[in-house]
This record gives sequence, structure tokens and C-alpha cells, in this order.
Amino acid sequence: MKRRKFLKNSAAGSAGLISASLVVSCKQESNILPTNQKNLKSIKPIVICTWDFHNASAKAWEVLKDGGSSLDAVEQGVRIEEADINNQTVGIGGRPDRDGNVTLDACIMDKDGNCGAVLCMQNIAHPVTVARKVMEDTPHVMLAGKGAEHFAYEKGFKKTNLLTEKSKAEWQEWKKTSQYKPIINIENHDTIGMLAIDSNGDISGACTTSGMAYKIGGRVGDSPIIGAGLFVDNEVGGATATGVGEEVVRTVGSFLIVELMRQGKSPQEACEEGVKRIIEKNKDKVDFQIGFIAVNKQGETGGYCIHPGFSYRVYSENGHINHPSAAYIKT
Ligand code: SD4
Repeated sequence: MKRRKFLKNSAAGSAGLISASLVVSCKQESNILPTNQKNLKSIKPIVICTWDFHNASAKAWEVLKDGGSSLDAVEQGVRIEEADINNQTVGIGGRPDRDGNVTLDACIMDKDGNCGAVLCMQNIAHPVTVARKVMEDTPHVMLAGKGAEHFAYEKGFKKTNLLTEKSKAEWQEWKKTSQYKPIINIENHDTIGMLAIDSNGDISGACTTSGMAYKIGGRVGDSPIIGAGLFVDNEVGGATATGVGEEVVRTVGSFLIVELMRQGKSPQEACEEGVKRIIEKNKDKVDFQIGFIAVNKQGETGGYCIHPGFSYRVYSENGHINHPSAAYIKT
């Protein structure tokens, strides 16, 4: 049964059991904003994304300014990077795995906690839109590999060669040594994670990537994993990540950051704590990059990373600004 229908049916079925007063009291219970955030004037609409993605954030802003939903904004926004052949970490033009296959990961999450993801999918240019279809048209959250690809064909997506001449030439060069040693801010640069709040105050997020260059075939990172590469809770805020996904998965980074905001931390403080958890797990060996960004329900934003070089872009009534992120390691 389609999820919407299922929800509708089950809601209708149980409606008689729930008294109006209980619904009201649940609503009150869920007003869990920390007291230090309750009186702030909220900034909305707003969009925030990893790295300096001017065009993607501008596209999302355009959707929001026209009164569109945060879900449409994040999908339309990240699609700009999926289509950009010069972005070698997302969509068409992404760097391949060590066998020369470009495999894409993406996820999307809406204000109601619905989510969809595709993992390790080949030959399809817009994984975020396939992820949205998984969310909206199936009873599932994740589809992987051939299953995801076939699902996309069923939904009318065209088979597309994702390996550009540039990425192919670089891979052939890499094969001469075949050493997997991701370079900080190079091979873990340019995954786009995006969060938006629309004029209704509703939050959504999306994250899309071709993953780590020259990974083992079949490898999946944090980006399509709800809670790791992305998490949204419409009562609290959202967070998303870029960098070496294995480390983000180990700490369920984006979920952690949203939970820290729920407990009263600002987006900036929560991102800093998220990075510190990763540092603690790795002791002195932090020869990799991670960057987190977050937004809370009031439209406050934050970002933090391990090594200098990460930035994030924010678009709101206050301007369209690229923020160099503070880093744990000072140079
Ligand atoms: C991954 N987090 O697959 C992604 C890589 C990334 O910019 O963020 N690249 O682990």
C-alpha cells in the first residue's frame, strides 16, 4: 500500500480513539523549543548549503521566494549541482569508483519526517529526484544499486552516461598508483547538503553525492543515510554533512546535531560538538575532513569542520553570503 494511503487509512481508523483533548495536549508537549530560543524572531524563508554553491542556493531561494515549499526548494537547489559536469563530486561528472563506475547516493527528508534515499545508483542523472519518488511513491525509505536504477526507469528517468572525459582521464591517471588516500578538501569536497525553511516555517533537507573518489565498488557513505548525512526535525531544525562519510556514519552526525539543538545548543554549538565527537573517536589521527552545517527552527545557522577550507552558503532576506567555516584544527 502506498505510504500516504496507509497513513490516511490508519489515521482515519484511529481517529475515533483519540479524543480532541489528547491531540491538543500532544501539541503542547511537542512545543519543545529550548526557552532561550522561544522569543527570537525567526528568519524565514532561508536556505543553507554545504560549500560555496552560489547557483544551487540561488535556485532554492527562488523557489522559496515564490512561496514554494522547503521540500521543492531543496530538491530544485541540489539538482543544479547534480547537473553540473564541473562538479566532480555530484551527479553527472562525478568521479568514479576504482572500477570506473560512477555511483550516486542521495536522500531527501521533509517536515513530517518522511524520507527517501537511493544508494550506489548508476546511470541516472538526478538521484535526489529518484529519492523523492522513493519517499512519495513507495512504502520504502531506501533503494540501492540495480533496484534503484530500475525503479528510476519505471518512473521515466533516462539512462545517462555519468562518466565525463575529464573524470575518466583522472581515474586512468589514478590507476597508475591505485592508492586510496583521499586528499583533504579535494576528494571530499563539493558534496551538496542543503536545508531550507519556507515561509510556513517548515524545514526540509536534501543531500547528494557521487561519494569518495576511487572508493571500492558498492561503497556507500553518509550522504544517503538518514541521520548520518542528513536529518530534519521540523520542531527543532536540520543538519547535513560533507567529508569522509565513514566518520559521519560512526557518530550518526546529523541526528546528533539536531538532538543537541533540541537540548538547547545553538546550530553553531551543535556543529562544534558534532565535530568534537568525531575527533574523540579518532584521537590524534584526524587526517580527513568533515564539515557540518545546521539550521534551527528560528533560522539561526551554524557550521564547523575539522580542517580549514570548508565553507557554507546562506541565503535569506539578510543576503546571499558564503561563510568560511571555523575549524577544529587551527593553522
Ligand atoms: C561520502 N560524504 O560519500 C561523502 C563525500 C563528500 O564532498 O562529502 N564529498 O562520504
